[in-house]
Amino acid sequence: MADKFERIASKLYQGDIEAVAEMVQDALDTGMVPSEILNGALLAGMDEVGRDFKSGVLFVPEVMFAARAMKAGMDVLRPLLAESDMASSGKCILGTVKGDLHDIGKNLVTMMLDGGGFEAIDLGIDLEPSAFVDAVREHQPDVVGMRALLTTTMTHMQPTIEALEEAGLRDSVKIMIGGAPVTADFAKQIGADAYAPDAATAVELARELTA
Ligand code: B12
Repeated sequence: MADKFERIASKLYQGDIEAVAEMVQDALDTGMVPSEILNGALLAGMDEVGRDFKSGVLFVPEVMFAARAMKAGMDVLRPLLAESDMASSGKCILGTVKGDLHDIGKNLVTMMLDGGGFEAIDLGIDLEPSAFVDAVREHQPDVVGMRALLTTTMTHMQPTIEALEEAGLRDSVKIMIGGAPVTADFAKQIGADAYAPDAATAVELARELTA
């Protein structure tokens, strides 16, 4: 079994979308348990991708392919995991703040969170504070992820947090922020709960925040 899981994890690492979907189906056909395939093969593979991305062994395109392979494996498992009522790690909503159209990093973080066992909902780009407020009401997430890539748009993060406070929703969520101009000090200054410099750290932080 361990051998089979390692082979799936390795195909995931290589970003081989078709092989991962086929091998996960094959593992199910031979009677393996969905949650064991998820933890032993897919999440294990994705953890390795996260580690190597952080240490500079892998780059954005490779991570995107691995995340897509993860998604292909998850698509096969998801209906069965839902049947067995396996809880997800938590729910995250993510969006790029008002005035900012950059979305590549956010997409990557969303995919990595999805791959890390979270239900990750991508709200899109150029979001008014009220869009975050509405999304928190609608989805009731555990974590709100905000991202800005411009020094001119990072200033919209604090008003977004204030809008959540005014709506009485601030204490129901953890807020993590990211994007090139943002720092841990800035996160503290605006009242966010955490800052992550990259997608792998974002997944680790989301796990800590929802533990
Ligand atoms: C691609 C790009 C664009 C594309 C965006 C396409 C798209 N669909 O996203 C286009 C061409 C549209 C664009 C437009 C502009 N851009 Co631009 N762009 C870039 C560029 C080259 C790459 C950004 C990127 O995708 N990086 C790759 C991703 C993976 O990295 P990342 O975003 O940092 O994400 C990682 C982390 O930050 C973290 N993370 C990301 N999101 C989140 C979220 C959470 C919650 C967490 C925890 C972590 C996290 O994890 C990610 C993965 O590890 C950068 C330069 C650079 N090298 O960064 C300039 C850059 C960001 N752009 C810049 C500028 C100035 C602009 C424009 C104003 C240009 C213009 N004059 O029109 C416009 C602004 C448009 C707007 N209103 O948003 C400047 C910003 C300068 C500044 N200090 O503000 C940069 C730095 C270029 C430069 N050196 O001048 N841009």
